[in-house]
Amino acid sequence: MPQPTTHHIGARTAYIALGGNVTSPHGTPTNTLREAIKRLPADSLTIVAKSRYYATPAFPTGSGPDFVNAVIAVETIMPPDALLAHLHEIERQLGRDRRQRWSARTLDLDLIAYGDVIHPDTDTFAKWRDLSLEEQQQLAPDGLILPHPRIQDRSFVLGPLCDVAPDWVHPVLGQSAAQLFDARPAEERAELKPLPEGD
Ligand code: PH2
Ligand code: MG
Ligand code: MG
Repeated sequence: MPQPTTHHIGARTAYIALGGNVTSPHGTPTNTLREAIKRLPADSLTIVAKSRYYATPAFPTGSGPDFVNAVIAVETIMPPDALLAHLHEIERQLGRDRRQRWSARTLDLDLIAYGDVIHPDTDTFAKWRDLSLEEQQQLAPDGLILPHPRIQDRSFVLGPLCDVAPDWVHPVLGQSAAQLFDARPAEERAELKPLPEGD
């Protein structure tokens, strides 16, 4: 019997963190994030879940205006590198200037996880996970690392990730998004302010 054809044979669920803290030609950070989400779908990519939008203080403290952060889940057959290139193209379209690391930005789209893929390998992940804050601010990896090495440190990623996938298990750390979020200091978690719908 012929098998039904599915467009998404081999599709994976990937998680994308969105952030912005300065206005773009599309308006407020929330509007810019909304516009980015509109531009994401493609033949090979479907959005399956969206978190709320959150106002979050810039990290490190005092480094700039508050951010708006969100996370979306997508189902895609794009390999991670192609997905990352797609994200960079949307950042470019929406006015992101990538010349300075950790500067204020209209739009940051980070591929934080791709199913349970570890890339390029566990040792490389561990090396980047263990950098000091000073090193984090100076060094940028030249290739994609999966999961994103800072997920477990950032309530502004874990909070919205819990809206879309509280049970996603980190393939190296072996803890779910909900467990990782619960492990953050209460004061840090309390800094996340869900924005009212439509904001
Ligand atoms: N992104 C950064 C640096 N600091 N702080 C917040 N609150 N949200 C972010 O998305 C963010 C940040 C680098 O990408
Ligand atoms: Mg980022
Ligand atoms: Mg980025």
